[in-house]
Amino acid sequence: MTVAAAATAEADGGSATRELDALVIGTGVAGLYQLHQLREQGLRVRAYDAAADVGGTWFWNRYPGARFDSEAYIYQYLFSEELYEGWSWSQRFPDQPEIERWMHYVADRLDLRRDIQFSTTVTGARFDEDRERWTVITDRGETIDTQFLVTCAGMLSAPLTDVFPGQDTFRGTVVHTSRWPADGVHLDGKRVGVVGIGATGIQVIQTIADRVGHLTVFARTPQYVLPMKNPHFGPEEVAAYKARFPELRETLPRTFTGFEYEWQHAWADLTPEQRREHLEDIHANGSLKLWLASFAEMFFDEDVNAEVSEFVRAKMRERLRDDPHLCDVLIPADYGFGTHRVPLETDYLEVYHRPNVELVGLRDNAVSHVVPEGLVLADGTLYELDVLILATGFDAGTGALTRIDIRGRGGRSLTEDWGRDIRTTMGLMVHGYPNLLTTAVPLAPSAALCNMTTCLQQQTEWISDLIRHLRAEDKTVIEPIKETEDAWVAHHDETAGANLISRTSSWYLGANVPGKPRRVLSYTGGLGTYREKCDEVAAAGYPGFEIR
Ligand code: NA7
Repeated sequence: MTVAAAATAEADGGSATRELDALVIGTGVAGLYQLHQLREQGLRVRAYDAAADVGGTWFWNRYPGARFDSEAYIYQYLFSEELYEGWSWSQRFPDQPEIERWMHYVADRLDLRRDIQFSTTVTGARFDEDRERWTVITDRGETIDTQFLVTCAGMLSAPLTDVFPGQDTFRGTVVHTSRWPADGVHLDGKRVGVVGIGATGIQVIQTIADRVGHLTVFARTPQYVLPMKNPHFGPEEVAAYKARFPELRETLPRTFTGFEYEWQHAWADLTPEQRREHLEDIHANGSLKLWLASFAEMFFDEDVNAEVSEFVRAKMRERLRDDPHLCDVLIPADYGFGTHRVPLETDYLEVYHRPNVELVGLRDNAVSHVVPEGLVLADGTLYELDVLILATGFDAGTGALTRIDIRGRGGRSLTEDWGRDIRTTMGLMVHGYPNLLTTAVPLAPSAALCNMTTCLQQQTEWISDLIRHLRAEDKTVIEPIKETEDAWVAHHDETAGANLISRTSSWYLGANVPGKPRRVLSYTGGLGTYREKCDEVAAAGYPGFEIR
C-alpha cells in the first residue's frame, strides 16, 4: 500500500498509515520528557514502547535488588519544580519498585499516556528521500509516516540473552536480569547460579544469597566495588533535599558527570596523608563520589590511578578477610579503578563468607555450555542448578538501534554502518540519516558516563530546540554534513585517548560484544563541556548541518 492509500484507509477506519510530526521510540526517562516537550510545541507526536508500560530501564530491570546508584534526589527531572516537589523519596538510593512508581507518577502528572502506544516494537524505519519523511513500521503491522524520528531507546536496553550454547535445553529456569518476569522467579531454597558480577550481578547476588538454598556465582573479570550508604528519608530529609531544588537545577547540568559532586582537590596539592584522609572521607560517603569526584588525575595519570586503585583493593581485601581464593577472583589486579563502571553494593563481599555461597572463577576455566542439569565449564565440571540467572549485560549504546532496521539516505543501514564503525555527530544525529535524532547513543556523555537524567534532559532539550528552530525557519530537513561528523569523531577520540578508560577492556568500549567495533562509547570531555559545545552549535544556527 502506498502512503497516500494508507492515509485514505485510515480515514475509512481500515488499516492505516498514521501521520505524525515526530515519533519517539521509548518511554523511559528520555522518551517521557521528549514526548512532553514536543507536545508542548504543538507537534503531532506519539511515543511507542515495546514494554507494557512506561519506565524504560525501570520497567525492564525488575530483578531482585535492582536500585539506583545515583542519589534519588538528583535522578530527577529539573524542568519543573512542581513535578520535583510532588514526589518524595523514601531512601537515598531507592529500589526498582519505587523508581517505577515515580515514573508512573511523571507520566500521570504530565498526562502522557494518551500519546503512548505500549507493547509495540518499532521494527524498521526508512527515510523516503522523495518525501523527506520517515516511514516507520511496528511489529503490529502498523505503518507510521513521520517527519522526525527521535530515538529514546536507552543505552542499556539490548540485553545479551543468548550467551551459552544449550541454554534452551536447561530443565530449570534461565532468565536474564533485564527480562525478569513481573511475577518473579521462584528462588527460595533453590540451587541458583548467577553468571556475571557487573553492577547488576552484584545487586542480585547480595539480595538473594540468604533466600536461596545454594548460590553459585560464576565470575570472570574481577570488579572494583564501593559500599553504599543508603539511609531512609523521613519528612525532614525530604524537606531538606527539596529545598535544594534551585541549587541542583543550576549546578547539576554543568558538572562533569551530572552528579552533585565535583573534584575538590588536585592530587599534587595534597600530601600523601591528606590524600589518604580525603579518600577515606569520600569512601565513607557511601556513594559514587570516590569514582566520579575524588581526584580527576585518576583518569589520566597511571601513578595516581595505581594509588587510588590500591586504596580500594585494600578495602576489599579486608572485607574478604584476605581469603586467597576470594581475593584472587574478586579483586582486580590488571586494570585501574574507575576505568569502567564502578558499582555500589551493600554487604556484597560478605556474601562470599556464607556457607551456602560458592564462588567459581572463570578466568582460566570458562563456561562451555548449558545442559539440562546445569552449567558446564571448559574442564567438564558440571554445576547442577535449578535456576540460571544471566547478569551478562547489554549491547550498550548501539544495540537498541541496531536491532531495528533503520535505513537512511540511499537505503544505507544503521546496523551495517555501526557494524563497521560507530560514529555520530555529538551523539545527537548521524550523517546519512536526515531528521533522525538520537539520545543515549555513543559519542555523548549519556552513552555511559553520566547521571542519566541530567544527560538525557540536556539531549532531549537540544532536540526540542532544534525542531523549534526548523519550524520557525520554515525548514523541514536537517542532517549533519560529513565533515561535521568527522570533526566530532576526531574530537571524541582524542579526548577518549587521553583517558585511562580507553585502555580497559569493558562494555565502555564495546568489548563485551563479539565483533563490535571498538570505540570508547561515552564522550569523556565532561557533561558541562559537552553541553557548551551543543549550545554553541544551536546558538550559531547549526553550522555544519545541512538544513532545507
Ligand atoms: P556488565 O557490567 O556488562 O556485566 C556483565 C557481567 O557478565 C560481567 O561480569 C561479565 O564478565 C559477565 N559475562 C558476560 N558474558 C559472560 C560469559 N560469556 N561468561 C562469563 N561471564 C560473562 O552488565 P551489568 O548488567 O552488570 O551492568 C551494566 C550496566 O547496567 C551497569 O554498568 C550499570 O550502569 C547498569 P566480563 O566482565 O565480561 O568478564
